[in-house]
Amino acid sequence: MKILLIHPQNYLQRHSTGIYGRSLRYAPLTMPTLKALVPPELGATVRVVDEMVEDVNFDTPADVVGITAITGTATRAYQIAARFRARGATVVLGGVHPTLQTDESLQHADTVVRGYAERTWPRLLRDVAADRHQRVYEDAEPFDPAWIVAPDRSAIHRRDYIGWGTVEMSRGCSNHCDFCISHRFHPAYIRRPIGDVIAEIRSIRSRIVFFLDPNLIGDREHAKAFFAELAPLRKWWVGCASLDVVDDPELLGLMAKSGCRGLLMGFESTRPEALAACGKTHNLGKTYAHVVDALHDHGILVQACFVFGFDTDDTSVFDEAAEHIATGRFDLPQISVYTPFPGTPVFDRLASEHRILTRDWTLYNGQNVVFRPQRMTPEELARGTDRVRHRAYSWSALSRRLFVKPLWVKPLVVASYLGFRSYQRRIARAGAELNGA
Ligand code: B12
Ligand code: SF4
Repeated sequence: MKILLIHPQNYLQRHSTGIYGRSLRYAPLTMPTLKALVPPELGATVRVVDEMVEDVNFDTPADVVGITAITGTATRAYQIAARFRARGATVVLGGVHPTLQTDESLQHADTVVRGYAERTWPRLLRDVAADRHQRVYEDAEPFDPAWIVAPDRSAIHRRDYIGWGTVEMSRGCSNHCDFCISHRFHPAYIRRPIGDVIAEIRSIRSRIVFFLDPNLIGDREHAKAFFAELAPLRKWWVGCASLDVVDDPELLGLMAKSGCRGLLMGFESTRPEALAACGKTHNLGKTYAHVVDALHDHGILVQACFVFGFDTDDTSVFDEAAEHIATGRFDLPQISVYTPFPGTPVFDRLASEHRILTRDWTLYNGQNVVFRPQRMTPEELARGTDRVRHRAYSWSALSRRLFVKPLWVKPLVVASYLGFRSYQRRIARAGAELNGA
């Protein structure tokens, strides 16, 4: 059996002209995981094509083509599916988007795998071999975290990713922010057995490890136990965590001792009413400057995500937030447009209010206005977000960030500033190309 696994691109992640250069990329583990799950007795050959860094060769011989899709890559996934189905391959779609939009995905594939595939993918492949595969596969049993296998990292294109040492410690999140798909897609907060994760990390030759977990501190006690085991490995690592990490000094201390050098964190808004309305209650009552200082005191850099377009946002939010972001000590601000992903209650609400402007999933990548905001026009939201992005990466914002402590951080701040400045220019260029296309 010849199996071809394809990770499709979104126009922003296209390898030649996308916005992410090597220095901003970290490797997904979807296809390396699926490769590791192929049952050995099938004697299959498995090829992985990562369209974020290489082209798909549509002449590749394949009996089964597995394609992953998040919302932003779903349209491209369907195009690829059509080409391989026309050549007689059995096409399987899986991932976040096919799980949350199964009926739509079934129109483009022979089979859709819903949710985690640790047991369904091997079963599906055995069924294909016996010519009895079904239209939909979904594991009915409660998920056992021990089913997660070590991905086959030979499938990662190391030269194309600065972050090729990626790993999962957990899946899902225990919070319920209304715009996030975590609590819709993941059955619960999944804690992997600590020994399994440590063994995987030991096998990664890179000094730096990138955690893909939506929220590493979804279970604080589990996280503490994990960080204590991780510390002796003397790795450096980056990952995502919610702001309430600063509420627990013991957790923060263990995190820093275990090698944490950077956290991506959802600050989302400077306005409490926006945070309350979207369910980001763990951010409420926090002074962002204190959060950043606490992390800097532990030698941890902060990539701070801000989102614009909440129903409570009016046009005055932009200058207010731009000032906050430019004068705050966030090392790497990330500015996005509120995006109602299909499958979330927010998408259903906005659809029922006739406020979804487009179902062109290609635009659902956090950089386009795809819905009608409550208190401004779509154009005002797009222009205002752009303005904040420019201010966040202005020279004066950089000069303020240079006062950051500790000293070893300064070269990193400058490098990341320059990287994100170019990323910002590429967003504009990619948008212009899309409009001209
Ligand atoms: C790596 C990553 C990226 C990469 C690559 C994304 C991509 N897939 O194209 C980059 C950096 C480019 C990226 C960017 C963004 N991302 Co991202 N990213 C991730 C991340 C951290 C890891 C993915 C991963 O490797 N997971 C580990 C693997 C093992 O899990 P998995 O992919 O779910 O696969 C399992 C099952 O789903 C299933 N499965 C999946 N695919 C398939 C296919 C087949 C054939 C089968 C059988 C099974 C199967 O089997 C696997 C084993 O069980 C996830 C969060 C996460 N932890 O999953 C977010 C995530 C995918 N990203 C997300 C978002 C929101 C974004 C951004 C919009 C963020 C932003 N504001 O800029 C952008 C836009 C991306 C775009 N293309 O439009 C959301 C997706 C939301 C959605 N509905 O689309 C996620 C889920 C995070 C979240 N909780 O919100 N991202
Ligand atoms: S804290 Fe982050 S990962 Fe968790 S639900 Fe909110 S946005 Fe999603």
